[in-house]
Amino acid sequence: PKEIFLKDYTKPDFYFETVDLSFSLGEEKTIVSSKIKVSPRVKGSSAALVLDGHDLKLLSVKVEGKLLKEGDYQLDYRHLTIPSLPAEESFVLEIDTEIYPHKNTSLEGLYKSSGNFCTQCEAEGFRKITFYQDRPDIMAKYTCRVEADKTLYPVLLSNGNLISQGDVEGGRHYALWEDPFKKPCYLFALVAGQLVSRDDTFTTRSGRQVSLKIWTPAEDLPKTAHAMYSLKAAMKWDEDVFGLEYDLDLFNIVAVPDFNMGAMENKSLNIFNSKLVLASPETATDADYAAILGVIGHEYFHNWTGNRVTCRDWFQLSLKEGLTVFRDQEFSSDMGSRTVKRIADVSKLRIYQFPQDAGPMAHPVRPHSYIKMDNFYTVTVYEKGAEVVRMYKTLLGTQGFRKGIDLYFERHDEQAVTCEDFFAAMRDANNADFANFLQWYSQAGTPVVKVVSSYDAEARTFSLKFSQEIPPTPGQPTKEPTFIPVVVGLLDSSGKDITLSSVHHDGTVQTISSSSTILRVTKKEEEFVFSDISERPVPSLFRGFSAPVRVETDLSNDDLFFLLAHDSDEFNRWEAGQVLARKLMLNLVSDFQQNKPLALNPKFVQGLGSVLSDSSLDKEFIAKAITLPGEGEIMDMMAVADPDAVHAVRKFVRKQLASELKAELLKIVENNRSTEVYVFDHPNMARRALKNTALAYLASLEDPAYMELALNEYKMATNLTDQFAALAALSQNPGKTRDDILADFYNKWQDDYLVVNKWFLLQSTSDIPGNVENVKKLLDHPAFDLRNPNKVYSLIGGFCGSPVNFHAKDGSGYKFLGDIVVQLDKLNPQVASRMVSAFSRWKRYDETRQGLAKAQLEMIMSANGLSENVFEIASKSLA
Ligand code: HT7
Ligand code: ZN
Repeated sequence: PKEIFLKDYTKPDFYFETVDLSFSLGEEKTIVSSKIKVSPRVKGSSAALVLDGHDLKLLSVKVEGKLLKEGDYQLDYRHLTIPSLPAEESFVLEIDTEIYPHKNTSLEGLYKSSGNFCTQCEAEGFRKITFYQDRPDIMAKYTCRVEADKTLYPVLLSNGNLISQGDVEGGRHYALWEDPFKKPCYLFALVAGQLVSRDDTFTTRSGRQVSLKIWTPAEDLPKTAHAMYSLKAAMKWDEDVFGLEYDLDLFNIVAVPDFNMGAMENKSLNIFNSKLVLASPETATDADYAAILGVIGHEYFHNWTGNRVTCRDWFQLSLKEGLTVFRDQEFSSDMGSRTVKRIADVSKLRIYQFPQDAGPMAHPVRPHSYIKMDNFYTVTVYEKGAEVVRMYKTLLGTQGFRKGIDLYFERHDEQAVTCEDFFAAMRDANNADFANFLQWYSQAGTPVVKVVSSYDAEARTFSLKFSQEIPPTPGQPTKEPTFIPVVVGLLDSSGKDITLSSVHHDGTVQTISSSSTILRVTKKEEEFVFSDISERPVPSLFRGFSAPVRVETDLSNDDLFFLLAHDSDEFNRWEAGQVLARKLMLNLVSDFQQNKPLALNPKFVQGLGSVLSDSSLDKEFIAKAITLPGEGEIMDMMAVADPDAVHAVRKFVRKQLASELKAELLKIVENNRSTEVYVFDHPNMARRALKNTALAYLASLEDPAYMELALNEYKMATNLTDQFAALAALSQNPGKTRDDILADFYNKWQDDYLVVNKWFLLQSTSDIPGNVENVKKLLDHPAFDLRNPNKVYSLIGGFCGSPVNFHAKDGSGYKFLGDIVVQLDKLNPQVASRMVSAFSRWKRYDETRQGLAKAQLEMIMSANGLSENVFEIASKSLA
């Protein structure tokens, strides 16, 4: 396989001005005709036109109406090359191809899902539809004619506006669509099938009426109300916060059950994984409702950040994804609780992105190279990319950031641009000095920032000394310092913020008069000294997680308990609890490994106990604050990860907390039951989150009284959030109750594939010993299907996310995954390569586990016909 490098980027030799596509959809084959107006970038150039194509049968090629003979072009593995072209002026190129959507299990290009036709072109799926310059800097205006059997496919959709439709002989019909905006081919979309729509309208702030349609099979239509609510909320929010108005008169969303990712922002025809559209109180949890809100927002926001302004090349992916994730995070914050959303986003970064940044697949927010672009739709590009965007906002403030965004659109509307262009817009709109900020785009690895504090009572000064170190990553043995914004506040002994007056740094004095300030750390080592500080303060550092770094401080446990109790920055209150929990759990892991008896620090119990009973706090915040760091986070801190010890310790701490706080936990369950109809709003979600977290703690005690309590909650539940939480609480403990309740749940929900996926996930992630055998059995369950990505993510992905069983010392978990990856790769390489990623950190474990995991990676590498997707992940993991 060939590696592609950012440094090799060159402009295309030919541009495409207009593209007229015509699809004749059929059961056995589909004929795709394209007519493209091509113009050379340099008039008179002798360059050949090289088109990408994959799994296509070429029927004919014409240039200016003249049919080319076989010798007039070359057709090789994945390219069609036309050497002699009328390069003085623009010319018309016509290509007919034949494709086989019903055989397409890769779910990229044109494929069938539940009998309907749909497309997925990002990143490089358009080349599976027709020969094309499949790269995002080719932006053209499209029309698309879709023709199909009228009974089987009554609905025919594509991008833009519907121009005409009508019947065609042989029981067929057609629709002609025209998109007035230039777009790259990855935003092309087509849907044909038996679908019905929920219809609504949105009036833009300039008074245009936009027709909104959400398409699903008829039986799912009642479950689209929340998606429609989310879409309208997103449209309004983007106008209010960014002044961005929707630019067409129609916005379609189609829900399909077979989809590799969450959703796709095709121009005016978003295609969604149905789990991110369909929801009802009985069949979706609060987490599903929140995810739908966020993803509907995300795809809608792409209309400006991604579609109107797109990426020059795929290395710039974070230009649109980091920015759009940032925008969807802000949207969800404004619709719910800002602190809770920030905690959730930071947790996601720590649990998934930090490990990626420390492993063999570590790459910068803007990668330098790839073999298969699909492998770079990563938490680094998305979530770390969003943190990079957030740092601009932290540095510039809300208004300055908005000025930067406005300038970005003023400069680049309908262009394909780079991360530097975004940076330049932010800088120029604000006359800002961003020092070495661009390093965030080019260096992989999570910076480690050490902070040492000292108080001088005589001088009344408080000093913070920072040092930063970015660990080596593949291909980047040494790193330069980067620009780290540190938002800081200082607490006095009563727990109040001190009003800061001035800070000395590098020979300059900055006057401040607020309770927190931003320190601009740009060097390897740097000191900041606050003056006029009358007592030793407790510093609250990196408020709101102001930079995506690992922080090591000299704060004592007492300081951390103090911050947990008093910090005015709620995020840092949560953070203090997490730091304490991580330290404490790590010490217990060491005790466990030395066979010492385990004992929980009573101050920790007390600290969490007071959070638990603080009625002034948001209930969801409390739920987050009493949730322990995940096993992965603790393993991440160890020289050699020990899944068994970490699992045992986390279980011990949970049980101990449950036992010490059971009276308070029980009160919480009793006082927070759902009494009325399901409402999706923050107070109700927060109440359910707290009640269900408390219930899970109590059920972990395995006390029959609490099992009875959970069983009762299960039976009485009036919505899936409560019912599923009770099921999860009960299924922590192996035995007959667990088996019966799981069977009961399946019987109840067997006809709803999205709920059944949750049932798979609950079982696959279970820590009950030897769970691999249960998961293997579930592979043969009639509801399981290896061709459906959601089912694979639930059953196989879920299993790999459960450390004790996946990393079972006998290698059974590794063998299970190895065999599946080889099988899956033949059907869907994108999904297979996501699964193989579970092996990527094999070197973090002990020798026995290393040997077993490596053997599986080698077995995968030797498989016949291995995809480039899996090859890239497996080979980089082994390197
Ligand atoms: N921009 C979309 C990316 C996407 C994708 C990428 C590779 C393979 C399949 C895919 N489906 C969707 C999703 C988004 O970030 O909005
Ligand atoms: Zn996106």
